[in-house]
Amino acid sequence: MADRGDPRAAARAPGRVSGSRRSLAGVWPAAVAGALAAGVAIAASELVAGLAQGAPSLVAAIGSLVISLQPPGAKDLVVNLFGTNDKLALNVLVVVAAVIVAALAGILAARRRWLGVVAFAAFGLLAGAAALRDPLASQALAVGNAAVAVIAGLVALLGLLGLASTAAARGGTDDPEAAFRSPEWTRRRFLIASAGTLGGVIVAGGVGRSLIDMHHADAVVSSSKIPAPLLAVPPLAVDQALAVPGITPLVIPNGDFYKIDTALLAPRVDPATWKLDVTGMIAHPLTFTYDELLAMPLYEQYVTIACVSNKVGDHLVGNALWTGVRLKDVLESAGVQPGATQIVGRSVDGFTVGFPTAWAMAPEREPMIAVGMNRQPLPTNHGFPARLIVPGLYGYVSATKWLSEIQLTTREAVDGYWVPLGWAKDAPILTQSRIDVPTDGATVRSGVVDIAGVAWAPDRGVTRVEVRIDNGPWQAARISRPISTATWVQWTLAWTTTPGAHNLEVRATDSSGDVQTDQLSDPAPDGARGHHRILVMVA
Ligand SMILES: Nc1nc2c(c(=O)[nH]1)N[C@H]1C(S)=C(S)[C@@H](COP(=O)(O)O)O[C@H]1N2
Ligand SMILES: [Mo]
Repeated sequence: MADRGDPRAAARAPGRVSGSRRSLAGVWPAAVAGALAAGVAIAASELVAGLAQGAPSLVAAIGSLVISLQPPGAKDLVVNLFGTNDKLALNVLVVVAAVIVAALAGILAARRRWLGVVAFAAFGLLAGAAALRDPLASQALAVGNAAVAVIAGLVALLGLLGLASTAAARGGTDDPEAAFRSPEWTRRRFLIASAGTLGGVIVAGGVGRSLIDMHHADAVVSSSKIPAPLLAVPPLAVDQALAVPGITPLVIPNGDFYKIDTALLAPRVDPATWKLDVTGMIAHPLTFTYDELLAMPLYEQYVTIACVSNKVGDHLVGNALWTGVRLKDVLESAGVQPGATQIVGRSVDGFTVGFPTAWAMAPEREPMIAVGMNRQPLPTNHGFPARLIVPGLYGYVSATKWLSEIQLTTREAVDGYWVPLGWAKDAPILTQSRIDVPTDGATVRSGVVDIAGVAWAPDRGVTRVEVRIDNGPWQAARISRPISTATWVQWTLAWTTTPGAHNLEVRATDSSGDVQTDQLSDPAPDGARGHHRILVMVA
């Protein structure tokens, strides 16, 4: 065993050493070749998607397919899915799954090359089929990109397997001379080729992804400008906002506004070719181009929208100044038939919402086809070129982004996207309130401390906010003068502290006198209930 460190000894020795190396040489390089080939296929397709307008990302297409395969009732699985992190996780999952399957395919292909060809062709068919489902992608480019991926992957697979099998064959020889001459070198060639491939995958994939992200970035489409509304709202008065450091602003800037949707990549809609159709149970079907929509009398209003997935105390809620066309005006010119009890909003990517016609037509609220957000054209992430904003309803039943169709139908005929997945069909926003300052777990100085936050009950309006400390008596907080019943309010209470740990709790009351319940419920199926409570330390 004195010669253990000598590679020549290892190569020469019969039995265990060379045997284990041989099986190692058989399985691992083949698996590595397969995994790298998957990387090449994916990187090539991401690069094509990044470079060619209308070429779909295969990773995103397969991710969307996975999303669309959610079983009915998978509501717990999908609570808060579609936050940015979950989308990243889904992309990573798709890539990791592809790499693992391809590693196995590599092992099979080491024995029989045609098995590798079959595996990569199957991947190409799956990815191509998934990409063809994307209504925004060019069909030819979807198929073409899948073909590019398969060919690039196979070239890498067969090339690397060729190197790996030379290495294995030479490594397995009993001829000491040949073994001394070759295995280290061929192994090294395989390793160099693998490392080079990996480097290429990282660069090509990285460039492709960055280009894709750039194309779908939350940019305001530069050519579009929204005209000033005929009816502009006055600027907010001084007493409409509270000046407590750290409090959530009354109006959330576009870049900070929460974003929730099922789109793995925000649809990039061309306003020059986009159309909005009004269809179904109406007297006169209507179609609007973007310019036609902008030429109509525009209206603006503050509306607080909220996501049904928002947990008590969380931030999937926001208030913005929306500019748009009155939905009622559009429906009146379309002539809604009496039996049309539901309005369905459909997006360019096939997402749907549904809400009662009666809710939209009620005199006390003004649903709109919004084209502007805080006096900017809608950002891509928030639905450019147009979206629905319906005061008082959770986003998943009302706030269709990238709107393409408004269909009048019956309540029974259509379920919106989330309804078969276990979420309520009727979904008014529940009364909620949140403590923003101090933050949960914070240590505050002794003395008088401002407790502050926001409370919402669109579109009933918040009339009262109360705070209690350590389950003591409820104390009325000061609230900002409401902008409208459709918007949230800020609230604050000056608290004279005592040392130690304290529980802070908030509740709101809406204009009908209903006090926010303290009975906790999950977000599914119709929104989270319960009071926001936090714990703070007074130093
Ligand atoms: N096209 C489309 N519109 C959509 C969604 C979607 O997945 N696709 N999600 C809805 C949900 S669940 C919510 S809460 C709101 C969020 O709007 P925001 O991202 O502008 O905040 O958009 C709604 N509109
Ligand atoms: Mo939502």
